[in-house]
Amino acid sequence: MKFLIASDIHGSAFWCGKLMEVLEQEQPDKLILLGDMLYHGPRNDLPRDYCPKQVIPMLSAHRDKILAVRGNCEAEVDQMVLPFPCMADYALVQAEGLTLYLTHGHHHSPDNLPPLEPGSVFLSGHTHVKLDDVRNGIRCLNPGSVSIPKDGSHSCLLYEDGVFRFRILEE
Ligand SMILES: [Mn+2]
Repeated sequence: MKFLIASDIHGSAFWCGKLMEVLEQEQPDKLILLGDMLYHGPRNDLPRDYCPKQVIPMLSAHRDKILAVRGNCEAEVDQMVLPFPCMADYALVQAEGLTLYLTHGHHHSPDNLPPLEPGSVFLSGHTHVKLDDVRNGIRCLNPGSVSIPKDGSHSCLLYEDGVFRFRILEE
């Protein structure tokens, strides 16, 4: 299985376009979105080419491949304009015997893990900072932010056959 994992697009048409280029190149089985897809949110500056109305069709084109969870910037109106479910607090994925727990990260987080068996993988966004760390036997990964990174590089994460690697999005 191959997954493209991304978070915190925050309505940036420019950076969502860069993510779509990676999707095109990598042809994953699933596009996993960890929340904060359309709205920039009151705590963030506007990202480059902020235009949720352009991001909607870019994501919608891949509705059959998308597995999304709700970020703290998602509201009911976001679900009204997106043709795939985006309001779940978390999702579980099993791949190659690995359990992946997907959530945005504003409730459960690497510092406040849900009950998971050792060897599971906890995937979250929210901080806009890439993370690959093991906590209490749980591998914690954060793809960073597609559009508003707080660690200097726009990024996403690729999973293929048990292996994760970060992918930096270039201007
Ligand atoms: Mn965010």
